[in-house]
Amino acid sequence: MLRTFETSTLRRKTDLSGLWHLTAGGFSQSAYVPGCVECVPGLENYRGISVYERKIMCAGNVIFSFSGVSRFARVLLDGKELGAHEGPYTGFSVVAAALSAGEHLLRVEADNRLGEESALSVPNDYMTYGGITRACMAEEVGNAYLSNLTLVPEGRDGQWSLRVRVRANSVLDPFEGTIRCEIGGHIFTLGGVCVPGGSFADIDDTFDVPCAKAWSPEDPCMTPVRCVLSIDGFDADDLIERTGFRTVRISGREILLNGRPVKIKGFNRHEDHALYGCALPPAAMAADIQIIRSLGGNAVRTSHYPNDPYFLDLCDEAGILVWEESHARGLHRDQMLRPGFLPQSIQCVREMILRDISHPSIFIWGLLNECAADCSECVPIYEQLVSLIRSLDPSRPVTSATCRLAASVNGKTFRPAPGHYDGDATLHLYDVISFNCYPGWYLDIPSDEYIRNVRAWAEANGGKDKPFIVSEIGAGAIYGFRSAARAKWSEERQADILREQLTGVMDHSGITGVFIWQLSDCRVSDEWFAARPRTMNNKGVTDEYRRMKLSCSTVKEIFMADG
Ligand code: ADA
Repeated sequence: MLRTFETSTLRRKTDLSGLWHLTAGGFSQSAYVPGCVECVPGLENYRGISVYERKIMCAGNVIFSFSGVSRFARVLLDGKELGAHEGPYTGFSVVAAALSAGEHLLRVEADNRLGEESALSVPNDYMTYGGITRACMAEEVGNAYLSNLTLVPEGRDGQWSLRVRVRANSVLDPFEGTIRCEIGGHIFTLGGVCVPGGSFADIDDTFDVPCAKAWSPEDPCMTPVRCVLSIDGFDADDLIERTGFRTVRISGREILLNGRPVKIKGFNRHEDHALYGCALPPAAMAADIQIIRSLGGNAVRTSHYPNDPYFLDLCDEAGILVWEESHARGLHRDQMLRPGFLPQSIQCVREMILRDISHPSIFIWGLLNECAADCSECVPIYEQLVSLIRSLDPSRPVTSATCRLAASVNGKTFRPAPGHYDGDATLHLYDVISFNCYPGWYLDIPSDEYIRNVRAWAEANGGKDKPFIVSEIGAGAIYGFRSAARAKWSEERQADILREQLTGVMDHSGITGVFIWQLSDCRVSDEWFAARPRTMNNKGVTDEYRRMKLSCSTVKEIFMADG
C-alpha cells in the first residue's frame, strides 16, 4: 500500500509488495520489496545497479506508481523502457498503454551510485541506500483517467472552503467528460473537461464546504474527498485524497494553527532503521510515531528529504505536526553550483509539494538544510527555490535550517572568504527563522547564552519579529555505554547535555519550538565521516533498533512539563 487508505474504488490494483528477483553484486535470488539492497546479506556496502524483476498479470492501460526508488530508477516492461526518475525521496509513475491480457515482465533498475549526476545525493551524514525502498503498485485504467489530485483547505470566519485541483488524462483517444467531487455525502461539480488524445487538462476550483469538521493535533479528523470523472453518464475513473480542515498562519513571533499558537516539541527523524535501512515497514513507522508521543513530542522534522507518504498519512492520523523538507544537507558552494543542483532541487520541490500539499499535518516547508547561505553566488538559488515553494503553495510558511551566524557573535574573530558573507544572508526570505545548534556538544557555551546571541543576531539580519525555531539541538551517546564519570559518548552525558540545552531553549520566551537531533541513531555514508563512532550518527535518543537511551526520560520530563 502506498497510502494508509484506498485511493480509488474503480481501478483494478495490484500491490507490488512481495518477493521480486534481485540481481546485484553477484547476488541473484529473491528479495522483498519494498526493501533496501543493503539489507540483503552480503550486499551491506553495495553501490551499483540493482536489477529487480517480477511477473505481473495485467491488461490494457496500466499505471505503475513508485513511492521511492533509490536513487536513480529505470522502469522497463517486457524489455521496453517506460520511464526513468532521479531522486530517492519523491515518487513517480509510468504508464504502459494497450497491453495484451496476460503475464508481463516488470523490471526496475535502481542505481545507488553517488557521483556528478546525483547532485543532491552525495556522501553525507546519513546513508543513501539503494533499491525499491518504498511501496509500489500497478493500476489498470481506461483511456481516460485522473491524476494529481490535491486539496487545500481555506478557513475564514468559521467557514471552510476547499481548493481542489485535479488532472484529467487521455492515454490515446480524445474525450469530453465532467468531474465531480464527493465529500461526506455532499456532491460538488467541478465542471467539464475536453482532453485531446494523448494529452491532459487541469481543473482548479474552490467551493464552500458547509459540512467541514476541523483538524487539529488534539482531534485529527481526516476528511476523504473522492473525485470522479464521468463520460457519457458513466464513471470512468476516480481518485480519493484526504484533507484536514485547518489553517496555518504567522502572527508576529507565533505560528497559529486554526488561530491558536503552537509550541513545537519535536524530533528530527531520518528514515533509517537497523533492520530495514530506509525502507521502514508501516509497523516501524507507526512505532516511531508512538515513541514521539510517549516522550511528550508533538512534531517531527523530515530531515533532510521528503518522507514516505505512508508515514505522512500516519502523522495526519495521529495529529503529529510535520516540518517537511526538500532534499539537501550541508552542501557547500561548489556542490550547490554544480549544473545538476538547481534543476534537481526544482524537481524535488515540485514533486514534494504536488505529492504532499494535501497533508494537514505538514505545517511548514523547509529547504537547503545548512547549505551555503553565506555565499553570494548561492543566495540567488535560495531566492529562486523559496519563490517556487511560495508559488506552488502559498498556504504554508517557509523556513530553512541554518547554522551560519557571524562568528564574532560568539567572540571568535573571523574574516569571511571572498564571495562569502559573515553569516547567513537569506533570513529575510523566510517566514520562520530556524537555527541548528549544539551548545555543550560542539561548542562550549551555555545554551541560554548561545540562543540569546543567535536570536539577537538573527533579529538584526533579516529575522526581525519572526517566529524562531531551534531546528536541531542534541548530543551523542552510544547505547549501553554507561559511565559514572559521565564521559563523552555515555548515555549519562547525553542526558545531561540535553537537559541543559532543552531547559535553556524552553525557558527562553518567544521561542516557537525545538526539534531534538535526533529520534534514532542513523547510519552515515562510509565515504563521508570516518570520525563518527560506528559510522553512525549517534545523537538519537533511541538507538537504531529504537532501544531507549537514558536521555528519553529527561526529554519526556521536560516536554511533558512544558504545557
Ligand atoms: C547538522 C546537520 C545534521 C547532523 C548534525 C550533527 O546540524 O543538519 O544533519 O549532521 O549536524 O549530528 O552534527
